[in-house]
Amino acid sequence: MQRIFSGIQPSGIPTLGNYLGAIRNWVKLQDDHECLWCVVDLHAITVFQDPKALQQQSREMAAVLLACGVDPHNHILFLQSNVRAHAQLAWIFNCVARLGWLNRMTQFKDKAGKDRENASVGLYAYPNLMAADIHAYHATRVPVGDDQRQHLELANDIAQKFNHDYGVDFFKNIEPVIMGPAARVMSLRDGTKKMSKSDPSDQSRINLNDDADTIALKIRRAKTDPEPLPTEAEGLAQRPEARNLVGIYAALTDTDHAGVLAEHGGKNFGPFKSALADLLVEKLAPIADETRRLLADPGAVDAVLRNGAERAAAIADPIVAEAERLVGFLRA
Ligand code: AQP
Repeated sequence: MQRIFSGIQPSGIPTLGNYLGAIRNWVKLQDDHECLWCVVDLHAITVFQDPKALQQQSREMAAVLLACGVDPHNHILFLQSNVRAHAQLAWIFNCVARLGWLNRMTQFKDKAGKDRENASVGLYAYPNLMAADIHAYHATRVPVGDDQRQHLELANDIAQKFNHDYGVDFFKNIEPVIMGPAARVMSLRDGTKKMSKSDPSDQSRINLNDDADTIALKIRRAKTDPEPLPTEAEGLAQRPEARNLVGIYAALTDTDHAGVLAEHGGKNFGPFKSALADLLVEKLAPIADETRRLLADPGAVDAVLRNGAERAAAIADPIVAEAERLVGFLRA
């Protein structure tokens, strides 16, 4: 069975983008893979997080994942900072990766924006830590949103250079698993920008704990254009907001753009938005309810995470110890 690793940052309440681009796929992959699901708090602090809020968000993220169907018994769910191997291997990879490689990462450019000089070194080195997350487990498949493709290519470059420099065949090649028509869910306020949990505007996203009224209001207010929906998928090409809403509908009903337009093409946005809001409420309300139920017993959520961290460390520690030996660290 192939081993899968994937992570999600506890940098806020998970969004519909995280759900459709990642979490929902994680649950499907559990059927035929050995999975490690990680709440990546080391990644989250690459941008300042209030310490109290971070603790709470980490637990909430774990609860949402459990509510979505992540299975912590047959697979492993844990917090990144609770397994030291991630940071240990990341340091080695900081010394393998080249500045030129990191300079090409578009996510850093997007996140650092114009104020690049003021971004943390951690934000810049983020892809090296992500490579360590995966290689510390010899995982070979990584389900991610479309936006993470470039980071996975870098993780492979790091593995190849490590293997080449130390004359070994130790770290494995990894492949992205990108699934479904809504691989990239866009902001409800700007169809050219990714939906993000840390976007300053709450109206830009659907949070997985939004109630029915909030979901309906956000969809009603979602930016669109004055034209009715096209009847053919090609008609979405220059219409990012329409394309985004159709993509969300398609993902929620397991169809594609053409399938949605066969039903809703030619209609105005009013009725389409109301059908989309109903669909979202139907799919997301049970997740919000179950999350609330789990968070009523925070100790139980923490126990799941502790158990996960022990089992994760049992896999990663020997792999990272071997990487340290290959590098030449003396175990004195
Ligand atoms: N809008 C999105 N559409 C599809 N997939 C998405 N993912 C995130 N946003 C979208 C996928 O969710 C997984 C976890 O992401 P993350 O939390 O580790 O980091 P992120 O990609 O930076 O997500 P956010 O929501 O934008 O977080 P912030 O605002 O903190 O930066 C990944 O697989 C990602 O592709």
